[in-house]
Amino acid sequence: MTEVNIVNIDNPFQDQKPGTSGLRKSTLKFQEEHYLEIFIEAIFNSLKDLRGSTLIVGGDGRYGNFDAIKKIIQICVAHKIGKVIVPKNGLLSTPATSHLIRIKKAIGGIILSASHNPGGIEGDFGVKLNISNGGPAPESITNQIFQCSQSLKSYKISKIKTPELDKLGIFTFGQTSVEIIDGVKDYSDLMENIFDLDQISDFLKKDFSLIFDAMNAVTGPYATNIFVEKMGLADSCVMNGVPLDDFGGLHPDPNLTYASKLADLLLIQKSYSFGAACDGDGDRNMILGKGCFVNPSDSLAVITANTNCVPGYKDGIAGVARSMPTSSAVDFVANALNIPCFETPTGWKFFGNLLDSNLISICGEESFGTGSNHVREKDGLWAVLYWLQILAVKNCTVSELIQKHWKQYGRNYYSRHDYEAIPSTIANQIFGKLASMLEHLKGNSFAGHLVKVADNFSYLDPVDNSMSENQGLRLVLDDNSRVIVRLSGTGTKGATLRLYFEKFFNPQQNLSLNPQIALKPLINDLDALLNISKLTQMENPTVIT
Ligand code: VG1
Ligand code: CO
Repeated sequence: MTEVNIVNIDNPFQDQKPGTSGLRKSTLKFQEEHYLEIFIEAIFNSLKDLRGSTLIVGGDGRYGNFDAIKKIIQICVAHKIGKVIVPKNGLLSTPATSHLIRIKKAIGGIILSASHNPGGIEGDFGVKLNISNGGPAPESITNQIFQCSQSLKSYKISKIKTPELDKLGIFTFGQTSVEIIDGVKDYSDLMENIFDLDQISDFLKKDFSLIFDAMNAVTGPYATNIFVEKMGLADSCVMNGVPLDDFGGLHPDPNLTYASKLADLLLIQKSYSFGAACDGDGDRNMILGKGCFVNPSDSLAVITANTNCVPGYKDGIAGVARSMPTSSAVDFVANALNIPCFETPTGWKFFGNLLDSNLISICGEESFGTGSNHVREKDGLWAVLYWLQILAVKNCTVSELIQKHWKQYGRNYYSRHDYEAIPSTIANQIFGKLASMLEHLKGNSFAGHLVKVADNFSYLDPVDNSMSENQGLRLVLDDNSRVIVRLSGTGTKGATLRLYFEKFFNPQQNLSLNPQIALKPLINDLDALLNISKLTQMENPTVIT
């Protein structure tokens, strides 16, 4: 018999609701006594049929990953979970977790990651719950977990000596078996099924140099397996390929600001034909060509327009979806392909029902997230391989592909401005001001156009009819330009204000402007309306994409 301890807690969990994707807090917060345990207990109390089921537990290798996995195994044993599947060294990317949940028919998975937030003792930690379809838990479940966490008075734990995670093996504790598996293999096999890796490899070896930046986070072992071991490229094509618990001090967010070294190699030095990076937990991607940055919204459109190049999608796709702030570039492609295009709130969990019902096959977000029905998460390496496959089939450069795309469909100039970690009062003041002005703005002029729509976006899920409100303030102008304002749900310090700008140019117009120039009237008028630079005392946003 394994002994079950009931640990009583004095203070129930006093924390706010999990945000856009799970619970994300400072590493130090997660080190507080009982903090992680209570949240896990709340998760377990909210899952039906837990006893005897299979659960996947892994993380992105950040500080605290190992200890958290060990504690979760102890809680699993106390809850008589049938099987806990843990990757070797605790390393499992978010898309790989999603895939494992599906092939192992697990009840769900716990992903220990704060995704693209920095790690280490001074960084952040997080817990994401994915459910049996492999996707992030929907709001109905996260709300339940939150309520439960507020009233818990105790949690159950078995203080067994947990196995080391450095070797494969199966261990039994009471009614629970703990299986330590290779966290790379199943995912890498899946990629081999979707893509023609030989074709990509031949193309790259001819004269098309690749550099992949794993940002010292979880994708290193996956990229090395696929690019080096499977495709036979040189080791040096993977940079920052060894996962470190503080990501080597990097902020593992693949954008032009935080992946600046890679950006420099491609955009300034022009040393490679293709560059890509993924975030901490491997679900985001940034695509770069020689002298060319691919906006994630454009990437989604290009991926959708070229399904015929990729073996896994040769039979066509059912439909596509994008989050509301993502540019409408993909809408033009969907229209040409005569397939439906859905607009969802920010966060991957909103794609789950559409994918499960086969209403869509491909989806994406402006925040460097693209994916498909192969798993139920956005998938960084999948997107990288997808791009490489298109380029291999078309035998062209990134810049040629994107130029050709715009010539056919027109260009949706797009930019996101992030004001990170500003005081919450300021962020709320800016957001509140726009919210209170929506009615007044309608029918009035903004950036030289009439405001057609001014609202707070809400979404009615077409599958389960659930309603999600307050998903972002948006202005749509009479030329379909859009300005969107949101508060981030993933930051951990102060508040992060996100501004999104979009303006469409048809193929006859100038398609080679700098987006900041093309969008200037929208950017300036929003600042004039809301006084953002003055209130934040920031001349420029923290990150411009
Ligand atoms: C951000 C992005 C959103 C994404 C989320 C989780 O959320 O905008 O598109 O789904 O991060 O990404 P927010 O609320 O901060 O804008 V992942 O890579 O971090 O888990
Ligand atoms: Co992520």
